[in-house]
Amino acid sequence: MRLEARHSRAGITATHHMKSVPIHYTLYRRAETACVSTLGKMLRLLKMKEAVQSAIGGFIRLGMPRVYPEIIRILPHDQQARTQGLMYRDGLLYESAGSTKSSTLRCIDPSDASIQKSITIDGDHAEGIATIGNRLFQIFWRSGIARIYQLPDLVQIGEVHYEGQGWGLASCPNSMVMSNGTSRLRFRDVAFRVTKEMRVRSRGIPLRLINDLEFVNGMIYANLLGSTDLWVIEADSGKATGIVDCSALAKQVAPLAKDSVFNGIAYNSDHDTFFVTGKNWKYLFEIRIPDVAVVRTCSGAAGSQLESTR
Ligand SMILES: [Ca+2]
Repeated sequence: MRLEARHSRAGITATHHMKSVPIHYTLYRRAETACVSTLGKMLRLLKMKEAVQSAIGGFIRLGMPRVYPEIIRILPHDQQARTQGLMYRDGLLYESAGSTKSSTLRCIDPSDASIQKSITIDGDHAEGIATIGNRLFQIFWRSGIARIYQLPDLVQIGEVHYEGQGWGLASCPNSMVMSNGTSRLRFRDVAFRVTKEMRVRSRGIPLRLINDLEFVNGMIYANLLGSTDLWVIEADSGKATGIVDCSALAKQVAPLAKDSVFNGIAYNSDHDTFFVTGKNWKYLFEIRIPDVAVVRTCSGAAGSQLESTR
């Protein structure tokens, strides 16, 4: 097929025998074909990426002991609250909620879910909270700041700075453990100096997107962004040892927006229970979590509480 270009008053045109096709139309069609081809390749790559991620997600859960929480109470939860951190201390529940525009720190009475005190922080995205002594620390997503409040009044008494992003935070004996959205957890002292660092793994593969945390008896309970699985992790090694399947809780608050994910975990040491919720969830659940370690040692004899995931 012969195609030749020639100049005319109207501009450059291409001719093919008797029929004349403007060259800019030809170029447009070529560009369009290239775009469709590139888009197709990108979609295929995306599908491959999703398939690989799904396969990895299945692999890291394979054979992992899975327990199901018992719901003790269902409390109302402010649907305006994008929960980023939750903790329990001296009979009161503390919630850090926020977005990039505005955030809050609330003190909640867990007997009736009434808000006892609320502090608004404009222009910064609050994340996890934890205490050391009578000081409550609230971290922020990307500003590298941790605000310090005095308990029980929640009066701000200072702030400290750290490197990188802040996601989840939990109290440990004499320190805090912090996540940053990767598989890495860092233990920090009262000045936010890193005292220990570890990578969380399941079957040797790093667990990514670790969000809110809770430390209980040498184990870390962790929300992973976008999942209703609560992971149980050895605090000294970073090894994942089990999963608490909270999908039944999410079903009770459905339908949910895509970003209204399961997040926020607080251990109630007075009753050996946990409070959990999610971003903009209408309920706050008090749950009892079966001992994953017991389930592991019981093997198949654990009955309905044990399920090897596929
Ligand atoms: Ca927590």
